[in-house]
Amino acid sequence: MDGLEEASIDAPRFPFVPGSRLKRRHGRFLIGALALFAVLAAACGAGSSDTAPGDAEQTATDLTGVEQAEAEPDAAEQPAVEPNESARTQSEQVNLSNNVVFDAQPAWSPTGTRIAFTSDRDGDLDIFVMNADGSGQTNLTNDPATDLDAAWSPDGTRIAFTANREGNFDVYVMNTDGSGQTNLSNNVAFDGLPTWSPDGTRIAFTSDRDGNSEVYVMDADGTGQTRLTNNPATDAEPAWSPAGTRIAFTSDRDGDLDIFVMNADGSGQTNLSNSVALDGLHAWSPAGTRIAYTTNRNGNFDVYVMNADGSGQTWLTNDPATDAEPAWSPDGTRVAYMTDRDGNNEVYVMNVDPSD
Ligand SMILES: [Ca+2]
Ligand SMILES: [Ca+2]
Ligand SMILES: [Ca+2]
Ligand SMILES: [Ca+2]
Repeated sequence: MDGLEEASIDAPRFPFVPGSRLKRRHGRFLIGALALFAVLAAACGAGSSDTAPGDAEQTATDLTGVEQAEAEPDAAEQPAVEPNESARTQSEQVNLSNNVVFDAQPAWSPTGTRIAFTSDRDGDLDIFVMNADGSGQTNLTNDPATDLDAAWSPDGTRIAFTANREGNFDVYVMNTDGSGQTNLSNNVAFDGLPTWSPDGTRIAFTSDRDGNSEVYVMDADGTGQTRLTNNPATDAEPAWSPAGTRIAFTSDRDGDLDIFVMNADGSGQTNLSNSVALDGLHAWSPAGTRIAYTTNRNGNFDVYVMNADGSGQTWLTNDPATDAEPAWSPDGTRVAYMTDRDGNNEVYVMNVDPSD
């Protein structure tokens, strides 16, 4: 149960994926790249902790104003900015969770009315839900173990998640009121980071049961667990495309973490992001034409977006804080994400240009 205790102790700096705890428990580098990603992301923005929580919304507004002022008229005079930055503006970024504790990992409900997220406000990591305007924040899992990685079923009736309540991490599912919490993966290895197929019949997830991290898939009742990737590198964090034909995932097989895509049967594995930075924590746009993701290619973590073929990589956030874990609203007009720009991890939301 060390993992559980460590998670509780480390909750305010909890990494994006359970990999680092897995590494510590097993004493070897199991999900090395993802753990590194998590550690770097958690370390970024540590210097911004002097902002009072009550200033959160004002801070976001101020930062937005600064970014816009610099990005538009003066872009040509700033050597550090990207070529296309002059044409971009940063839309208003709003703090939804607004709580002094750790809040992260937003997941939009299929109707767009609610957002599930992870918070440690009740003493350990649990999955919460709130209305899309930030109101009505409610603890769904209410379990002393580590609960995180919420993923809504396409019909909106269930939420899959990761929990370590039986001594190791497994993929669980519950009804959206928190009832009926059930272990689906039931394997002594690490199992987590679930994503539903758009037809709701299957769940892809990450497991290290073959000795290193791979993407697996199972029926939504936990049966038929099958490996999709088979590579000695770290393969993790699947995200099913809206059309159901492809699965994006993270792998360090090319030397650093990149976002890959494969057909839903595991064939045709292709590197999409192809950068020397850490790229991951990605989300398909509802139309399936774009992928929002997290990268530290500019020296700190920001939310970026690219076309589904890997072209057109550009930023959505441009802030010195850690900005990560994008989740697209079902209507495609907004992206929720995690940021520590107000001194602690919060769920924010921003409008996105449909032409991005
Ligand atoms: Ca919990
Ligand atoms: Ca397990
Ligand atoms: Ca692997
Ligand atoms: Ca940033």
